[in-house]
Amino acid sequence: MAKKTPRAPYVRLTRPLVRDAGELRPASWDEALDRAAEGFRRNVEAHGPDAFGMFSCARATNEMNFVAQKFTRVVIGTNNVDSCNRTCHAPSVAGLAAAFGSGGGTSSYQEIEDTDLIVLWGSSAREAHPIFFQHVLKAIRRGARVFAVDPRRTSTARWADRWLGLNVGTDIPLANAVAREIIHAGLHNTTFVERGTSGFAEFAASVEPWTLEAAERETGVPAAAIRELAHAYARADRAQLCWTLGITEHHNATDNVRALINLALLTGHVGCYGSGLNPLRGQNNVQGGGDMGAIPDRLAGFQDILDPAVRTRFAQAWGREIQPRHGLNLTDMLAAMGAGTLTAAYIIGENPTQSEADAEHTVKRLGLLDHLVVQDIFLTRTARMADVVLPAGAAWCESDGTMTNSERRVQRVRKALDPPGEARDDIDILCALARRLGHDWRYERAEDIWDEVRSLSPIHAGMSYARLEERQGIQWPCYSEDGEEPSFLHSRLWETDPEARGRPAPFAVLRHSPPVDRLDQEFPLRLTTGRRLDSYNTGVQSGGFASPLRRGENVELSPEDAERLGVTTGEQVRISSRRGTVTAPAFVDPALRPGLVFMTMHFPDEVNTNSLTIEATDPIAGTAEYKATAVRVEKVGGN
Ligand SMILES: Nc1nc2c(c(=O)[nH]1)N[C@H]1C(S)=C(S)[C@@H](COP(=O)(O)OP(=O)(O)OC[C@H]3O[C@@H](n4cnc5c(=O)[nH]c(N)nc54)[C@H](O)[C@@H]3O)O[C@H]1N2
Ligand SMILES: Nc1nc2c(c(=O)[nH]1)N[C@H]1C(S)=C(S)[C@@H](COP(=O)(O)OP(=O)(O)OC[C@H]3O[C@@H](n4cnc5c(=O)[nH]c(N)nc54)[C@H](O)[C@@H]3O)O[C@H]1N2
Ligand SMILES: [Mo]
Repeated sequence: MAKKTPRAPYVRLTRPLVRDAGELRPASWDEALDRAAEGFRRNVEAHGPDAFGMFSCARATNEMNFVAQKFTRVVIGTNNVDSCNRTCHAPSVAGLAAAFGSGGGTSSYQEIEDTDLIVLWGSSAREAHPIFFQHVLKAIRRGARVFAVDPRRTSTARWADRWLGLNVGTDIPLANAVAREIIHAGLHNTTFVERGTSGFAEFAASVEPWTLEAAERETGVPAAAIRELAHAYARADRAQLCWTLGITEHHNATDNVRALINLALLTGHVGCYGSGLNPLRGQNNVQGGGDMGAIPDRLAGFQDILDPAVRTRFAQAWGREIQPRHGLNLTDMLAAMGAGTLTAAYIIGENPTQSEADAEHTVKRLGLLDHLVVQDIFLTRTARMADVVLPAGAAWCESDGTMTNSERRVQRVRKALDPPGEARDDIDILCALARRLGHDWRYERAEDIWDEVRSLSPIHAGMSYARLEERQGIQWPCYSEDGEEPSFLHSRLWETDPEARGRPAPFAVLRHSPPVDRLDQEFPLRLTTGRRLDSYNTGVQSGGFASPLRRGENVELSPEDAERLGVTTGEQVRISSRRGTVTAPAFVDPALRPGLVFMTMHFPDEVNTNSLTIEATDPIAGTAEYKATAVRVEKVGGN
């Protein structure tokens, strides 16, 4: 195997840093906070509050995310706040909200165990959601069947009864063919379709072209396998449809999500115990960050920022008007940096220089900022670009608060350790900056912040810390301290009384739109990117180095392509896209079908996969097409 030069793992940040004459140097907290606050003040005075952007941390607590969005809206006066939800499940939230009015996954983990059929669609749950996967394993032990829909035969797919290995970016043809087969076989749930949905006739007409054969040609999945999935899903008493980034990291991701929602609407596999639609969320608290309003279009509790009554309630509590318009999302903020209209950024616990698609373009945009403050636990590549670096505590073990998981369950986390050196809790830092900018914020305890959340967000109102403790976590919605929370959402759609049912869930008519980065003679292979069990995101927290157990970055190839290129595992290959070129050892993997290449995003200091990816984004959610890049792979001569 070719030798790598592994870098050492990152060392925790223990002191603030400020930039002087082009270099970062240690500074006192007073100096660093003064510099950070002064830069924000200068930019807001010169260009207005919308010249500011906040990237909030999906690893930190609900309380921290609530304070970060309040800082953005009250101290600065803009709605430009977002998090890495934009890079993964923003399309799931947008799709679910369009269908049902709220963006959460609909089921509880217990219902995953109690179901009859689980479809894992574009989800490598065995590697990326190992805790959730334990519930899947329990379901399997109880006799549930599992279908995996993934271009690669993943370790998840190896646990499944059936693997549907589709071509990248063909999920809509596949889902539409499943829908057509269900309708033609008369297996759709007419009671639910009539009661709980709208737009069936138009939808049914729209899937007509997607015969099993047409879908086989487009997706590469045999007609018989599509038919089997359709019949199994429609006939199951209870069925769970779970998806992740194979669905959402595409230029038409919200449509992809709607394609899956259509299947649940057709069969009535939503709104009842044991059936549901579940985006498995990525970061430990990315669900909670959005729920707290650390997104540009919603206030805490998923309340619409365009609703005047909602804004008035928050303005009264906070003493400042909320802007009556959506702020910029993460993707828009980066574009605004490029255009020179966003000039000051406060990045808390995000590493966009390595996680954003077309990363070198992102680096250029960040370089145009007048003022960049990065608050992290490590000196990342992003932090190394900052004017001020603020060392934070690690939320998962060095602070108190709550976090919210994919089943919408809010749970307590407790401080077990002090942050190292002079590092301080994220919330303390935000409050110290707020005080320098004229707001006398002093939160003694995380619980005080949580009680403020409860007073403003009806779906969290009944979750006191005492109750969270007693119940070992509570799922939202939880409107009062004496109510019973449902474990699943949208049972109203089954009501016989139309009043009680409310707005029916609309079917979506969807068009197939292949990946933006087209394959041609120069770039004939399809690169898709994702995760491995042993590493975490941009590798900052899991260490960049390889070990006998962690092989570092590879260009994973099918045996057929490897043979054609004349490479074997461990030999260096050069992989190029229309945006960049990197070099890494090949890894030949029979889990890949010919034409498909796989890389992770875990080792960007050695191999920055995102210098290859394309910035084509979903117009509704702003999520980039990380899952579909056109590439060329060549053997590096002479080794
Ligand atoms: N060990 C580990 N766990 C993690 C993380 C980590 O870095 N490491 N990161 C966390 C985060 S932030 C997130 S968002 C989640 C992500 O969790 P997942 O979404 O499960 O992880 P990925 O590997 O990015 O992508 C899932 C699958 O999508 C498939 N795929 C690619 N293109 C397509 C397509 O066109 N259609 C379909 N149907 N499938 C396709 C890929 O082959 C891959 O197996 O994981 C979380 N958990
Ligand atoms: N090619 C490709 N690229 C991708 C993806 C893909 O599938 N393929 N997936 C995308 C997805 S889903 C995601 S979520 C993004 C992830 O992208 P990022 O969120 O930018 O990457 P992370 O490596 O998770 O960075 C997390 C940062 O938070 C810091 N941190 C951790 N805990 C705390 C804390 O308590 N406080 C503070 N202040 N900081 C903390 C860590 O040190 C680290 O620097 O990457 C995206 N990029
Ligand atoms: Mo994510």
